[in-house]
Amino acid sequence: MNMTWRWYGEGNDDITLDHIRQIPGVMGIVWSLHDKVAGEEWDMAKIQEVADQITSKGFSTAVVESVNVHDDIKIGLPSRDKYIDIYIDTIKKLSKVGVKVICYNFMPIFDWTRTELYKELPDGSNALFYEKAAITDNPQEMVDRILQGSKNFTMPGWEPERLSKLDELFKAYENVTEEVLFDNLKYFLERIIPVCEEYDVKMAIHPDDPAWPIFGLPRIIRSRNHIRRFLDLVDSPYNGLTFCTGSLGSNPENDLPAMIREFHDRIHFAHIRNVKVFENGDFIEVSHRGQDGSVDVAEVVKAYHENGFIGYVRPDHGRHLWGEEKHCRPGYGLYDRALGIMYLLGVWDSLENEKNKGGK
Ligand code: DNO
Repeated sequence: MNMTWRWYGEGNDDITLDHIRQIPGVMGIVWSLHDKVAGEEWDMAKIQEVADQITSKGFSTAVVESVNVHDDIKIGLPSRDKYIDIYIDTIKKLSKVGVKVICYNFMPIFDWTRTELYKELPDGSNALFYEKAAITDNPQEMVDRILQGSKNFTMPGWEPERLSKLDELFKAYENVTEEVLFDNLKYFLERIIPVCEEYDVKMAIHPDDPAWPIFGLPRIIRSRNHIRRFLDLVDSPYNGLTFCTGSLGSNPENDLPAMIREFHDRIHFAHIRNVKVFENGDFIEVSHRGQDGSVDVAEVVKAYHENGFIGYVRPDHGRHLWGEEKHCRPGYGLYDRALGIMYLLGVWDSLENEKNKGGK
């Protein structure tokens, strides 16, 4: 298990690399060029600049989250080839600064979706919340609510310029069914995976969050069967997963430890977090500790440990603690993610100790 931390970059995150150095066990920074919109070229000088900042503090640059996929690729428009060429160019450039894994998603229009960013929990902290009944037929309402709550930060997948053309976007996706989306993903993968093999960069698709279709848009990375189908689209180790327990865990039918046991050799990046799912299907993000939510996080870590997992891991969203919601990015505060790391490493270390004593 190679512990990492998602950092949004200088001037774009209230957490600094010096803060992160003080969290035990963090070896790498999960980074990106966050000012790039999907389909835009990434310049080498800027890539090198951020990579240098990261390595100068002793961290690895191995994981980029995300290089976003242009809508034309997901929709399957003729212009997709141009955007795939740009994507390939970015893969090649990133390989030059030691990138080994690229996390991306193939969700139409929206990335992660919530209805509230600061829902209060019984302990007085607050966290991202999804209320099924608040998802109306009007996606604009949800977009407005999320953008208003995001302070001055632009959030990946929630670029105001792109979402200002919501009607147009929905129209463009009109004929994109689950089948069509799978075909378009296959087309994309068939072009990029040979390059990834040559440049030794593994692709790790992020599951849909939440794990069901929203606003009539298809979502195809959300269950064991969907993931099996995805992995078969291009059967190469370079076509892999970001296994996010929070996203997949929003649907209690997903048996996460069993899925990890099945897919472990194609999981290149693990996002570990907990969600509490209510009976009506609403869910809220909670601490990483298993007892606090619906995801048995210790069992998740055990499933990775059993399989000798050597991939990258990061704690994922946490609650906003001790007033930090005034300045932190929604879901990406310092404290709960640092506590999460200690929980994950605590479970991992105790399993290692057992193993070294000759136990299982
Ligand atoms: C949410 C993240 C996602 C993820 C993208 C990958 O906080 O896990 O936004 O970065 O889906 O492209």
